Amino acid sequence: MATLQKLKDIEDELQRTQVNKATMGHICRLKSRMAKLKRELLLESTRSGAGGGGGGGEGFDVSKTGDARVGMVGFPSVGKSTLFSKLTETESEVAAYEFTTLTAIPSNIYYRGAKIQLIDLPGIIEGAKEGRGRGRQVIAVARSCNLILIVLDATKPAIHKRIIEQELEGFGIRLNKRPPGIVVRKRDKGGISLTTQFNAPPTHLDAELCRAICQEYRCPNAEIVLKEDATPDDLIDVLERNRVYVPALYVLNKIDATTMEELELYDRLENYVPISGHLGWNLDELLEEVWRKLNLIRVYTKPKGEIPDYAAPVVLHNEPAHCTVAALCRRIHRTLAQEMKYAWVWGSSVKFSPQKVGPEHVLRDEDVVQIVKN
Ligand SMILES: Nc1nc2c(ncn2[C@@H]2O[C@H](COP(=O)(O)OP(=O)(O)OP(=O)(O)O)[C@@H](O)[C@H]2O)c(=O)[nH]1
Ligand SMILES: [Mg+2]
Repeated sequence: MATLQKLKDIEDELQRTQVNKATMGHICRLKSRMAKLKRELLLESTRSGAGGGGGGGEGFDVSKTGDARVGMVGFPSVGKSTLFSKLTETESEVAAYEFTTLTAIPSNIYYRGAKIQLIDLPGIIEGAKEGRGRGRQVIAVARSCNLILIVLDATKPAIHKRIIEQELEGFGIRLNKRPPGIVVRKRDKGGISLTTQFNAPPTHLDAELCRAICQEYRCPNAEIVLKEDATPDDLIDVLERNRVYVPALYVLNKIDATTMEELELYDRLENYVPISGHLGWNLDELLEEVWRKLNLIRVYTKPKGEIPDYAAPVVLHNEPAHCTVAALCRRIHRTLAQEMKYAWVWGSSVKFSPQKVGPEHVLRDEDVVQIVKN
């Protein structure tokens, strides 16, 4: 409780402090202290097993299967289990009362040849990250997901969206954000130096503010390089180090129970998918958006002289390090990457089809690959 009180005191002080050039150093120090207290709070709740019931420790025990993991997070009774039962072969209990789902329920969606694990989770409420309800465990699962579906009830106030976001953010999850373009190189002496790698003066950070923040992290000597116009919060995220960057979709459910006027309010928002889980409205678009956000590619392998097996793609994450020919080999067989001499590739990643490529070649969606061994 002492930590909670300290956190509250700092939050109050932040609210009272006017934001201007003279107070920025102070504000940055307060923000760094808040980030540290939040980290302590999480550690405390992990140790005491708070978060109620079942297991304590690190979230629910669900093993990762398939090509990607998608978790559903939202207030109680927004319709998560209804949607889950529609999208998978597994039934998750649905009821009109709150907190129907009490644990994490995994199942699979088969989409475009990929096996996507979908996890139904208990509802969370404000204060989840401090251990209310099963919130802390739910958020721990959310941290391990490749995509978070934030399920909202179109008939309930829009403030729920903000509360869920705050709970996830308080647990170190950054939604729809890339890691900040900041490099911090600690050194033995020389104080704090700041350099930029973009063509304009930084507008949010200067050497003085960086010094104030770094002091809070007992890092008096460091070379800080900004690759973008980053904020003090970004620098704190980098120094905290335990942040996860997860894409999210806002799934606006129960649109059958709301008016067109109310729906139009959401239309301009990014990453929104309006649906009715109960009536099965717009689930095709939802799956399409899930696929887009997961950013996966399908690669078909082709044994020599045969046609590729289009029904069983190898699914890879579309990031340069994870979708090379070498990464494909590692997915197929433990020793294949060493045994490979070269590969033939047909598809959009090559100029000519087929083209001979090496292990570092980066593949694209729907490429066909034939691996030639030594
Ligand atoms: N009108 C309407 N009602 C829905 C829809 N989806 C779910 N419901 C109703 O909302 C209530 C709650 O549904 P659940 O699927 O149990 O909600 P949940 O989010 O899993 O709830 P918890 O497990 O308690 O967190 C039930 O009475 C459902 O029938 C929908 O698309 N439209
Ligand atoms: Mg449920």
